[in-house]
Amino acid sequence: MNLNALPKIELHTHLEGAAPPEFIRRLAQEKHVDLSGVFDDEGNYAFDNFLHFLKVYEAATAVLQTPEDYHRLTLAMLEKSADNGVIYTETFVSPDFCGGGDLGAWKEYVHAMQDASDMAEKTHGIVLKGIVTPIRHFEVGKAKEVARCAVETFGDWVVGFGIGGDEGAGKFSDFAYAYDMAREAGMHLTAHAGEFAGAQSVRSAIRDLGVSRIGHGVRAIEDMSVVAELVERDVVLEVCPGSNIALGLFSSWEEHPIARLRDAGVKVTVSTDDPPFFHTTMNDEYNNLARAFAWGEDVFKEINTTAAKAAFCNDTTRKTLLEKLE
Ligand code: MCF
Ligand code: ZN
Repeated sequence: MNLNALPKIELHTHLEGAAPPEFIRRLAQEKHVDLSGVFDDEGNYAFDNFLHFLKVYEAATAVLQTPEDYHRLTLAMLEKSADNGVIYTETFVSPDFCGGGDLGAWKEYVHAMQDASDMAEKTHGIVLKGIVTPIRHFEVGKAKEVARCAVETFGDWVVGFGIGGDEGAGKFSDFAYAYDMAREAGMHLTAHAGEFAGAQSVRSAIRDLGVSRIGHGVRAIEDMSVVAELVERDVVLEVCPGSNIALGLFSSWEEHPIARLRDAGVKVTVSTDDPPFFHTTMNDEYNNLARAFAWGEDVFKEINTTAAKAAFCNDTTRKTLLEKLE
């Protein structure tokens, strides 16, 4: 069984989180930015826990300062994803990082990321769409500005809205207004939940934000009534097992709840989150899952079909994806 050759659909990546350490170091050198504390002796990203990861992520990615930097990063990310058989991917990006919340600047970043996506589609046949991301641990007021940026750029490339960051900060109900803005504009909705916060955070994302997908969501397994709610409401999980293991949520692939969630009828998909941070790739994710749960090609085909159906792209793209998976 050669899972590497399988066409794959990945719904959960972060653009900055796809930057290899060498990419960040080169930019830091060019811009004379001091990155002490970001890397270990071997030159890998170094962090001990979830909150430390968020700090290192933000310190490292502070060297990305222009639309041109994001253009280069988008091309690098898509080349690597295409090498892993990925034919379609969605990525979290934030006006808080791209242009500091300024709408005019944000539009330039979107233009750069869209241009790089078009180039990669021509050269590598891979499609990328963007999910605009309010940051949970930034001021709640900023989320409305982010929603305004999202709505203003919603279209062919920007397709969704989805909060990320520290699950310990701010209640979801505080972000309901920003989500309403995005929903009323017709955007697709997701939210990081059920990763560092427990099962109730998954329930809150469904009820308070009205999302159709959840980033992670794996801790729903701690409350079977939340699992039942996921099934009943047809909510799709963007599961990132390698990320969860690297951040210490589960101690091994065998202990990861993805298979139990799937067995309970939850729609699961598989993604990498931030590959160089977590030392993973889509091929690694698939091979580890196949080994841990004796999953065959049929299971991965089912997962990719679920992902194509839950993708935030338009129906023409979806139809093409479903044909490619056949
Ligand atoms: O999914 C992982 C872990 N859980 C929560 N947030 C993030 C993950 N990777 C990146 N993030 C955050 C990151 O800290 O998302 C934001 C940053 O605040 C970037 S998305 C534009
Ligand atoms: Zn994530």
